[in-house]
Amino acid sequence: MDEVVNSSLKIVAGLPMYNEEETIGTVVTQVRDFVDHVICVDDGSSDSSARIAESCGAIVHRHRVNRGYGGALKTLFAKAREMEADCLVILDSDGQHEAADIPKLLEPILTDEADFVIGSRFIDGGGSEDMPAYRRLGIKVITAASNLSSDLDIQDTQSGFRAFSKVAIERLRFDSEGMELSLEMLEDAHEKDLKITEIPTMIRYDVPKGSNFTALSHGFTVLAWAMISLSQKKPLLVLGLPGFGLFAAGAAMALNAVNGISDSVDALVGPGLTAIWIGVLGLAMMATGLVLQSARNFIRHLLIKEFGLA
Ligand SMILES: Nc1nc2c(ncn2[C@@H]2O[C@H](COP(=O)(O)OP(=O)(O)OP(=O)(O)O)[C@@H](O)[C@H]2O)c(=O)[nH]1
Ligand SMILES: [Mg+2]
Repeated sequence: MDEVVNSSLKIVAGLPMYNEEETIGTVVTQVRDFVDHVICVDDGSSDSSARIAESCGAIVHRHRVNRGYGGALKTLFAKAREMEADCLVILDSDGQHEAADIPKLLEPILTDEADFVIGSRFIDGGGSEDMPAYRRLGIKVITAASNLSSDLDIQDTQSGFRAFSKVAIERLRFDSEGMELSLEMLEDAHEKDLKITEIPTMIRYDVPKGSNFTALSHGFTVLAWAMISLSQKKPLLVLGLPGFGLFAAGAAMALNAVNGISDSVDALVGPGLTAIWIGVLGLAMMATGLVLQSARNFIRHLLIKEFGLA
């Protein structure tokens, strides 16, 4: 184990792994220099990933069927709790992250400055040279929606390079089985007042499997999760604001149609009906936003005042 990392603590690395036989051997070997134990969760791989990881010194836990990235991380956290790990660092098995960055990620945890550290490619000193433009755009959109929903200010919500303190390992709970777990975990940490920080890291895209079009479907799933979360947390913003915009547009169209009434009454029917439809849709959205916001406030009030839950 590398001297940079505090040797009196049990540091565990967790690798979610799905058909990564080309890279897993190198990743496990490199990561072992910086931690006490490496756990790989083989997520129903059909190749030799599990055998290679084991022969390189990792503890391998197998899922009989593929559960997805979130499922693999849930197992990793359960194993870290069982092992009574003091720190858990998660990184991908495809070689995109630099094992040598592990001490940098652990430092804020060891100095008690953070419970949850993200290896970020979008802050000063971090980067990802060969990252496809569509991936960069997708991550920016997901990150904007997620920050709006959670009131956090995280630059890289999609990095799979993350480190957790003992408190975080014990307190974090999540439910998602897919890539959307990346956001659920952030929201859970924020709600539990865990300290989150970002550390600059490089993320490589010139790895054997590279980025593929599954990334696109993963991206849409994560974005959908972020939008649903946003509409649950800020219904007035998601429904009320566009609703007000539609209502105002409907009112403007109605005024315009009424101004032209002297030309011909028949000419009023088409634009008039359109204006009414748009206005009513806007009103319905505003009302739904208001009702959801009130219900949310009421439930929060109940939880805090009656049951003492924050
Ligand atoms: N795609 C995928 N990855 C999984 C799954 N289970 C575990 N993993 C592992 O999770 C890590 C991240 O998956 P990637 O597909 O590389 O996701 P990504 O890095 O966000 O996307 P890319 O830019 O395409 O590499 C890898 O180490 C995978 O081996 C699964 O069901 N699907
Ligand atoms: Mg990857």
